[in-house]
Amino acid sequence: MQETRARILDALTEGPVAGPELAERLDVSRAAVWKHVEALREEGFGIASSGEGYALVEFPEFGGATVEYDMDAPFDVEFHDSVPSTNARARELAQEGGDDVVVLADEQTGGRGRLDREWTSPSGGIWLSIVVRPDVPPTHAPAYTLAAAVAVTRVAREAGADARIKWPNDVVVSGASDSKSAPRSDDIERKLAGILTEMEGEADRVSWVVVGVGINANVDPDELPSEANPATLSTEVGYVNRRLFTQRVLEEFDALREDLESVVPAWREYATTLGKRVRVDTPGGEVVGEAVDVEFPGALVVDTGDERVTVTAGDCEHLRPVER
Ligand code: BT5
Repeated sequence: MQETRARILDALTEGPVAGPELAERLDVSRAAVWKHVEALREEGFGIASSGEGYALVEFPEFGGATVEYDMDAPFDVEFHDSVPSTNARARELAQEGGDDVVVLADEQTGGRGRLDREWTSPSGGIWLSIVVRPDVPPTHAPAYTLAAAVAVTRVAREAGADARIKWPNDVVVSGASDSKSAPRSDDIERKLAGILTEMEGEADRVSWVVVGVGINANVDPDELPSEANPATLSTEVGYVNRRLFTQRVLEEFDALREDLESVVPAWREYATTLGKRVRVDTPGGEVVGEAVDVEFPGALVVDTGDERVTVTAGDCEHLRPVER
């Protein structure tokens, strides 16, 4: 966020400050103060003016400046009320050389999942894509998917949801929404968030990675595809403050990408897949067995009974345990 604007917000959160005093403190002209205050108001910051001066009375619930302000992570945030796909926009920025940039939207009209599947993204969600340019080989890119899954899971748990991770890229909650009337409800996993990582690189080095994260935050469940068993934060834990939620996800992601070795142990802690019987559809065919581990940078190890197979990509289905 523009530095003078951040300093104005810092000053105004402490209470009313008169324009001339603000100008003096920040060493800018009174006209400049007025211009910055107007710009902040346009971004949705509630700045009241009274005889005592300006005071910050309200943060915008969502937006670029409001997420950037007071966030402990170095990302610039480009916000859109509506955009076809934040990943598509992030790829453009990546190709132009963008680094540590986040594209954030309230609504996507052409959101995409893996394998070009549709990702339904109505207004009220948190749809974001992070552009990073890490100095790692392309084979490490899956670690960023896992890092994003860990980040979202941690923050969803902070908000009170019993979130877990289903390999490789789903953040899920267990149980039917009306668990009293639905027997075996613990078997049902509903998807709260999905992650789509895209990258470009050469043989030994990544050029950029775009980590796309879709979180069903304050979304009306009726607007989501019911056959996909979706979950939303607003129905799990109540309405969430998207500004704070997004900041926390970006902060956690930032800490994890700086310490990639910590990603897999954290992932294991939240995994719902480990210990389960799974069927994984991989590009090389179907693998069925018990999911026994995840290895850096994100491969699933499946014990088929005959051998241990390491799967690096695919769709994973959790199966009922075999009756003994
Ligand atoms: C994913 O794909 O889970 C990755 C989703 C990534 C979305 C983010 S939003 C920000 C960024 N911009 C984009 O355009 N994309 C990223 P996959 O594992 O292939 O799951 C896709 C499947 O999930 C679909 O085929 C549906 O069955 C289901 N689905 C679609 N929308 C959903 C939603 N909002 N909530 C839960 N499930 C959904």
